[in-house]
Amino acid sequence: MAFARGAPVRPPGMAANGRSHATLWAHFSRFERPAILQLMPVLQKYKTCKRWNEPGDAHFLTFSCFHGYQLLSRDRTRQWLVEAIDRARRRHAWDVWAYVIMPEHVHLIVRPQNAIYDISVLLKAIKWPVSIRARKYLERTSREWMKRLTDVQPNGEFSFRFWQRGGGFDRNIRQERSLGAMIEYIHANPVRRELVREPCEWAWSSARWYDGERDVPLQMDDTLI
Ligand code: NI
Repeated sequence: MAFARGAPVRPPGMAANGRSHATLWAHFSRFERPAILQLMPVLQKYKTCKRWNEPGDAHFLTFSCFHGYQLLSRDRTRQWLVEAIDRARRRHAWDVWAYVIMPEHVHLIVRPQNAIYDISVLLKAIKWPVSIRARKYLERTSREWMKRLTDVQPNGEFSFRFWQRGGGFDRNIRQERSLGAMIEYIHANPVRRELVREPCEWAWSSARWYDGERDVPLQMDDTLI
């Protein structure tokens, strides 16, 4: 894909004009799909006048480091995060469709494989292991940072914090138009910050994967057909 030349990024299988069955398709299980295929012409008309609101929507997630510290500015912590994302999605049955790791925040597009899901479980499974590893590392290496990342809880207790308190920002993606735009938005993050000139120069996002590279830190799930 001609990402580096400034062409808009679109998920594999999305038509060049930006219209496709992608997110519509993603709503249905593999058991429902044969029947859905026959209904496609009808559904195509239907989806233009309906906002999708069922479980199974893709989610656009954003979460940040404690106090906006740039705790993700090193490959070491980025690698921890990528490993945590990979393990969490397998364990809790989520697909990952796009991501970017910025120095102090993360964007992800994920989609539950099951109709019943709890996004807070996924978030915990992503954030917790990173926090544990960071704490172990900093206990050995930096008393200063241990101090900075110590938070006074509402109950008065002290706790180590890698991530900003709370779940971050979660937005359902119900229209395929917004899905493509959000993937582009995610990949453009490091460019807007002037960390790189082109999205594909940033190793810690899915931009390279969408560009066809497979030797990347985190493989995207191929379910966005
Ligand atoms: Ni951002």
